[in-house]
Amino acid sequence: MSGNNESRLILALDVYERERALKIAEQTAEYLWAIKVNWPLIIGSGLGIVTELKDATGLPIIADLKLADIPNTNRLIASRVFEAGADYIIAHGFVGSDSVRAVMELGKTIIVVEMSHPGAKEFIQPATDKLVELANRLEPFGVIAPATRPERVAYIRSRLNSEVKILTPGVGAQGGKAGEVLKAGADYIIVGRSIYASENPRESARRLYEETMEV
Ligand code: O7M
Repeated sequence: MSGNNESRLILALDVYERERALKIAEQTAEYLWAIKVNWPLIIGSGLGIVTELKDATGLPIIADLKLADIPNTNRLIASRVFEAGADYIIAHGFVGSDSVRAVMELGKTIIVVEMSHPGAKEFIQPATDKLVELANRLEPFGVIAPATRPERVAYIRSRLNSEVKILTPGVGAQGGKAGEVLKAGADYIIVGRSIYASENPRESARRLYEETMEV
């Protein structure tokens, strides 16, 4: 089953088990733009799951490692993950431009400029303006911003270069609403539990997809 280029829906596939991951990916692929793989799945199933998901769905794979290390270590990690077939890697910007550049030199990169949980207000939100400036200077594929705070997405959109995409986690389980955050300026929504932990992941993905198409 191949994916959907028009879709603005990214599945956060935060399960441990390889078989469950592959099954959910195949059931939902038709409605997705990409699949995001985070530490739970890599720890549970190994890095090879990246290639397996690509082969099974034909979708782009986003490796959400939230890299936050010195340039050399970021480079060591990112090179293996891109080699495994990841199309995008997510990196933290707060460690500085040299660390982010080390990832960008190897492949398409997404920078975290604000997060969706309540604790994001403590340290990350006060640094958002600077992180957006960093993104404007480096021009990565995209940035991560919180679907739980559509007004912040609108603010970030107003300051960010128009070619840089905004990807927003926090729809569903964390309280964000797809329609609101897309209207605020998000290009993509990232959804995990509302799809993979639902009784019928395919139907949940279809409903979210329809919602994004209405905006
Ligand atoms: O829909 P959920 O809440 O089950 O999952 C959301 C996913 O997005 C999950 O993989 C989180 O790790 C991720 N995420 C956030 O929830 N908030 C953030 O601020 C950032 C991310 C993320 O994807 O960062 C790149």
